[in-house]
Amino acid sequence: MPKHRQRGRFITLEGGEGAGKTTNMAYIATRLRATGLTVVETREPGGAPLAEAIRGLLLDASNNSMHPDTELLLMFAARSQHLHERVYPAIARGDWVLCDRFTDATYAYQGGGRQLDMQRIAQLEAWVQQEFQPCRTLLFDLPVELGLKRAGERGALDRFEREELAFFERVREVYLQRAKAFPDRFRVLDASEALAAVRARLDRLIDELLDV
Ligand code: T5A
Repeated sequence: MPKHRQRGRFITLEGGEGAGKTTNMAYIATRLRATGLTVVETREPGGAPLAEAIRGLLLDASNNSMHPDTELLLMFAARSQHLHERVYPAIARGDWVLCDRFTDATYAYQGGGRQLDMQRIAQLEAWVQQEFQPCRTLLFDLPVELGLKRAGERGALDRFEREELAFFERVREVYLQRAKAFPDRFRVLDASEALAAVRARLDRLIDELLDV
């Protein structure tokens, strides 16, 4: 049996607003399924009914009095439910799980954007997921203005998309710092390129995943 069929994997897609994660997740899933793998596509916050309800609270632009600590705790509450209900069982079955955002987003948005204490995030990470980490993280990196322009063209802005430019610059900075800090896990893509070029790079990264 090919090595990649032997065990489940957890692969996360990260990046700022409008970076192309959602657009490209379906593409990655199609390519993986073509090799015979069972692939689960999911997202955070959300991915399970209770976690999706928490997502509703987090993204609702009318919740404008939410304290940053509340936001952080809700992110991890949603994550706990998602992991136990959806991710861990899928990996135990040997499925490959593709997740649109995970804990790197918490470091980037709550740590970078909201400037919460990174140590506190690390404590919650250790509590909620123990040693569990993605085996690969694809970071879709692009200039903030371009991402916001792409995201804005889709319609009404959610609670995060209403933040100021400096918030998203800090988000991008933390993502890039984490990619440097964890080079074995991260692969960075230039998401400002045309979709065809992004997918050519993705093809190489998918081949690399299937080879391991
Ligand atoms: N959050 C999340 C936290 O604060 N902490 C956390 O711990 C977690 C997990 C989630 C929000 O929650 C925050 C971060 C987020 O603000 P969301 O709606 O899931 O909200 O937000 P995003 O993941 O940012 O979703 P977006 O849809 O904004 O971004 P995507 O998925 O990266 O972008 P996508 O694929 O929808 O593309 C946007 C547009 O650009 C086009 C697409 O067709 C689409 O129209 N596009 C391209 N156009 C030209 N060239 C390319 N290469 C293109 N790629 C995509």
